[in-house]
Amino acid sequence: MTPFELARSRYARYDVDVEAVLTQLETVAISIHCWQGDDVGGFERPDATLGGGGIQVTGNYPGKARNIDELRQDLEKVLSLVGGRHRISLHASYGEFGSEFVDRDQIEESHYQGWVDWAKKMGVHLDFNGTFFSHPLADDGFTLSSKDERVRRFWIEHAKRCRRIAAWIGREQGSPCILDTWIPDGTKDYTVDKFGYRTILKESLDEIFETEYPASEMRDALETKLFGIGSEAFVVGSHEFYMNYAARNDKMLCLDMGHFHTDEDVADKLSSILLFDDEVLLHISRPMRWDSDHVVLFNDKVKMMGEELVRSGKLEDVHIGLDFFDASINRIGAWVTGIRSMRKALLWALLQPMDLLMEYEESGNGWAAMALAEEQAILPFGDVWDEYCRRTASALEGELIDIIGTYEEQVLKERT
Ligand code: RNT
Ligand code: ZN
Repeated sequence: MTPFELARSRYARYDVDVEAVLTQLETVAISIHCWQGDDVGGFERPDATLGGGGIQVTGNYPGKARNIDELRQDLEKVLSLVGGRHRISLHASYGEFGSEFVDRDQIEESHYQGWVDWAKKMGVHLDFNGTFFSHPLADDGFTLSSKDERVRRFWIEHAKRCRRIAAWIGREQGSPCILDTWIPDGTKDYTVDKFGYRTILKESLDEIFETEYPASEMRDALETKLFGIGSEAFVVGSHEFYMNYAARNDKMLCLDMGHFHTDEDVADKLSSILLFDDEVLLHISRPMRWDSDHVVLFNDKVKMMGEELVRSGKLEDVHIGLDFFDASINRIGAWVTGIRSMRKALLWALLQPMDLLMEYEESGNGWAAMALAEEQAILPFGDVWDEYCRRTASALEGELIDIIGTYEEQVLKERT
């Protein structure tokens, strides 16, 4: 017997059908964020860097993608190392604007044609994000909730165009494009008019959503946040704000794992939200002491997220997106580890003997459920994961350091 066959028979003792799990795992889509490859710089101008807006990227590891061709080359490498279905989540600032400068209120479908063509070639679908940061009109910390009408109108136009472009992408690819809207609006300290700013944000959103697009083309998600760097005291688009807005206006929430108190259990929120909402977008991230966007690892929090996704029976209604960016380590490696960690968490959860766990819990034997979970934790999970990697023709765990090291030598080091 091979290690995998042995593992399969061990899981079978708990009535877990490993073959069915592997088949299901392959069909779950993970939306890969484009912005890990260039430190959230985007390609509006040469040397664009992430600026302001409560998010930060630190580090200066060599090899950052300097243009869209390099970013696509890196993404192709990444896709070759991760098995299963994937989507690519684009930020508006990653359009192909040629030599002229195209401001955010001027973006058009044509600027993303190259991505749509590339995605077709790669067999992936695209998601989209408005870019409300790294811009002079976001420098004072307000966009859609700005009291400066000229600033507010600029960002409303950006948001409307993002929705139109997302719908177009959805039509082009024959799969709904999920549009995430996150704005950095907030203040560093003492704030008097919280009600006023939130009133303005609500009015802006009402106007942005006046145009309806079919759900088959695009769907809107609103990303909540507790605080950011420079917005420690007050974030206009808080969790409560968007929870209510989404519920009343039939929009989707985006839960970013870094946007809550660090000891809050984000996975626990899923069953409450999915009970009332048809779908939800996740930004899988790893906060370290704050919303630090560290690379996702196969840790307890991510496992718990996987478990809630599976146990709620709503895996198909959840859009799994990633959101991390580390410029201090090999960026391709960071991407690959983060993506694979999320996939592992899904496998981890799918391999659990749900019926038996439920039986113990419902019969009042909480300890037995706990003991069974402990037993599961030492089953040969790694042999099943390796088999998944083999079947999806992606790299085995033990091959990654060499493969990515070679890519670094041959490709990344040439970029100076
Ligand atoms: C910021 C949000 C947002 C961004 C991306 C780049 O706090 O998490 O999702 O990380 O749009
Ligand atoms: Zn996010």
